[in-house]
Amino acid sequence: MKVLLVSPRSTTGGLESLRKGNQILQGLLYVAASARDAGHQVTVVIADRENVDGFIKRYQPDLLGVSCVSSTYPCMRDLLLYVKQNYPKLKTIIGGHHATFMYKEVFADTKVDYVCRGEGEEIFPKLLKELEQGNSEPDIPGIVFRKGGQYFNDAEIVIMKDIEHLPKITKDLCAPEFSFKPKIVSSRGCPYDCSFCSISAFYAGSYRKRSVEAVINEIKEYLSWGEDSFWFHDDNLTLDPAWMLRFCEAIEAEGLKFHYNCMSRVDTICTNPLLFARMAKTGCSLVSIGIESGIPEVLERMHKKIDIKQIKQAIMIMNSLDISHNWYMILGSGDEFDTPRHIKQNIRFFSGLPLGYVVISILTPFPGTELFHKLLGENRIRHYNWEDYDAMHCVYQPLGISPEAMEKYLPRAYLQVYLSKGWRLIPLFFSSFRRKAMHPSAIISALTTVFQYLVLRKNFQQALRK
Ligand code: B12
Ligand code: SF4
Repeated sequence: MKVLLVSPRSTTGGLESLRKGNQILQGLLYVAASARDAGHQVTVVIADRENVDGFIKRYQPDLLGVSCVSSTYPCMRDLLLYVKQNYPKLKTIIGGHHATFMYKEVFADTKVDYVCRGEGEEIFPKLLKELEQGNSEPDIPGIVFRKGGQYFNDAEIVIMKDIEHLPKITKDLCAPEFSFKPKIVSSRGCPYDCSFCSISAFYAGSYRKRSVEAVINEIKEYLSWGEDSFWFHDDNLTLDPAWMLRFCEAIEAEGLKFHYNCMSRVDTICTNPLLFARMAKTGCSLVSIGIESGIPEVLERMHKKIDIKQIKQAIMIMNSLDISHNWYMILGSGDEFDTPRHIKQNIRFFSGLPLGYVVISILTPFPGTELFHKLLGENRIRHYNWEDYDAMHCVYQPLGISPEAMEKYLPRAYLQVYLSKGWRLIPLFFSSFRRKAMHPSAIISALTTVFQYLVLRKNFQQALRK
């Protein structure tokens, strides 16, 4: 079959690598590779409703598939509606976290034929096979379709037993005008259950890891493409410290030279400082870590399972290593700690810490999360304008402050936290350029946003998006 897969050409761009809307989503590349391995003709593009015609005419697909997160769902919803209107015979499918959790709404909104509820690598090729044989209502758990107001195959989110043999992603999966930097996935899932994160719900709290050999072989392949810097898309690369140590040993034993970025946790850093020193030696250039809040009660409500002492210790350890570090902060708690006093207390806490980079978000109830269900139950979700589910807008009704006032704290928090570093910002930038942890364009983008906000008096959220 001929398959066209679309990654959203999103209007939510902004801070380059942090909020990029013009990268091909990694999940879609895996789905494409699995369909190719099953003998189908697949092409991946970045598109929206404005330019999808050209790709449909060029590739004449039998099936069109799309992927998105909540903030890029409107872009894909408009595209799917357009396709149904103009190419009524072309079958369509959507996957990703948003569609998985909101499948009933997605069917109603988009007139899509199928929703993939869970991981696509095994079940998507099964659908293609059935369609090829003329069966458009196949019994494949996870490939949900709607008939006579009823949903089929939607009983659970389907995930694979093991991820050791993920299909091989190659550049020729994309249309010639698109490209991507290879990303590595050495594990999927996370056993923690932070209230604002949809990962534990999507993977049902499971955690699957590939072997060190499989990951090293994949990296060698990408090195042969001429790449020397990789981003691990694992939700927490260091969750299994013994695996991580074996990985570092393998890099050294094979004499491989490359840079890598990953995500970790405060508690893992505290209990494994030597591991992080070893990671620095083997090319780890940037670690991103969630602190989220400096208010102990909020950390507890979020089930973050870290405390203030650990946060301070982890920062000390990271500062002693030759690795850049990026910390996440959340404005808002979803409960009684949403008052100006607590928000200021949180900003003061982050300003007082010797942190590296800090990425600040407004608490957002993403579908599937505990937070989403709590706020929904309390009738405090303000709207479903999904493009605003970008962690820069306050889409819920806080208890002790207005949503507009909460949004105004975002630029204030950024300015206060970064200005508190003073002259130390300069060595921070230079060390991360040297380690290839940050591209200068990200800093230029950040400075442009600040200029637009402070001098041109633009709305901060708009300035960040553009
Ligand atoms: C890496 C990452 C990013 C990268 C993406 C880079 C890239 N090229 O992919 C960057 C930094 C750009 C990013 C940005 C954002 N991200 Co992000 N990100 C992730 C992360 C950690 C990994 C993504 C990944 O590769 N997963 C592995 C792949 C294999 O899984 P997958 O995408 O789910 O795909 C599988 C299935 O869903 C399914 N599938 C998916 N699409 C399709 C399509 C079809 C046709 C089929 C059949 C199947 C299918 O099959 C795939 C293979 O198994 C996830 C967490 C996670 N574990 O997924 C968060 C996550 C996706 N991000 C999230 C968010 C919120 C964001 C931002 C809004 C954050 C922000 N404040 O800016 C932005 C949005 C950017 C945008 N415009 O799209 C949320 C999404 C929640 C939601 N409902 O929206 C997640 C789930 C994290 C969380 N804490 O909950 N992100
Ligand atoms: S925020 Fe991080 S630690 Fe918490 S559940 Fe999500 S991936 Fe796991």
